[in-house]
Amino acid sequence: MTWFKTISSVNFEGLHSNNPIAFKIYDSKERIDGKTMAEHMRFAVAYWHTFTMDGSDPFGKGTMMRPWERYSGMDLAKARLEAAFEFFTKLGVPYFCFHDIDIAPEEATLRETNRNIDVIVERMKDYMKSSNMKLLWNTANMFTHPRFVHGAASSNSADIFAYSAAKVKKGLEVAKELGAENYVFWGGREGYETLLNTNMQLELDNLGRFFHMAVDYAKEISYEGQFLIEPKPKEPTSHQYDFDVASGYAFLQNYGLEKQFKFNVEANHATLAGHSFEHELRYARVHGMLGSVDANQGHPLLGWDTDEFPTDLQMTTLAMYEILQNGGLGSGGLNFDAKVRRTSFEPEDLFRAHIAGMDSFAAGSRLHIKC
Ligand SMILES: [Mn+2]
Repeated sequence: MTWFKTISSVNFEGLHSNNPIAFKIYDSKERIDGKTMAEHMRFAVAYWHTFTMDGSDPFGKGTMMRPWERYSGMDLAKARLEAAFEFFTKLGVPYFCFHDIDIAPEEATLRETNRNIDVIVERMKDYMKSSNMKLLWNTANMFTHPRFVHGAASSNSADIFAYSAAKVKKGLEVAKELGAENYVFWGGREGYETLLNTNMQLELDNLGRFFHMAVDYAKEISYEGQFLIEPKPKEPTSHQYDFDVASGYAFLQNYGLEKQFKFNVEANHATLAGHSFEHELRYARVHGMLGSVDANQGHPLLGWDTDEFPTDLQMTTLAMYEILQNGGLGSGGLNFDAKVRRTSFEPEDLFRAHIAGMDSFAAGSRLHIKC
């Protein structure tokens, strides 16, 4: 089935084009400093914001018009997968990213959920082969289900710690199966609301143990992707343990994990921490810890994680400066952890938003290199 009927493919047309479904600056084949723009940027589409989420917010229901949502269960997962690969191919990005439950519905038991994941992963492999798409990273969602109310690796329940470990075990197997270039840990609910009911020492030790188990299991199954931690200072908990790159780096050193991990730096998480995006990129870079980027931006007047598509050219210029000074992102890339606004509910808006983000980073790299 064709899900985006009005769009054939997105091409580079240059600054004078009036076509909203065309790149004005991003020319995947243009060579800069010996590398093509595609090789510099390594763009990725986020499965969750683009194909799974419905635009609901604390004040109202979802607004997104997503034709695949007329299905449910595994039929929905399969339709989404088909729509996703049509989108990736038409947009012309090389990578995508997902959480486990973005791609397949969660069931009552982990065994059943994993069975769903296996069915989708098998199909995904075929789509990846025929489209040449690659998986930048996958991760485990350990924050949506109520079982994670007290966190996952830092939960006060041994059962939940074990359940979470089993989810990551499966995630690493999927990463190996699909050739994921990185595996990401975002703390989700790894943090606390009040010290009055929190054993911080135990929770940090458990987090450290959890990461060591993941490293050991990756070795056991010969998965060689790069491990990444994505810092975020607050939201959903008041205090998240992976506050920013500096505190995350101290944590990794304290638990002897600094050789096994790098950071996935998100722009909006940087600003939530009271830093600029470029500060976080620089801090990671000078410590040899810059692994990948979640390319988005916050709203300057709002204090939460709005995950907007990046269109601030000053920010993208300073970010690309850090990335180019780093000699690129290695196995990382620029993943659009960004969502269209509730008012941009038509499927075509997904293209417009990604084009704006890709052109903005292309402008950032070009300004830096030409100056
Ligand atoms: Mn965010």
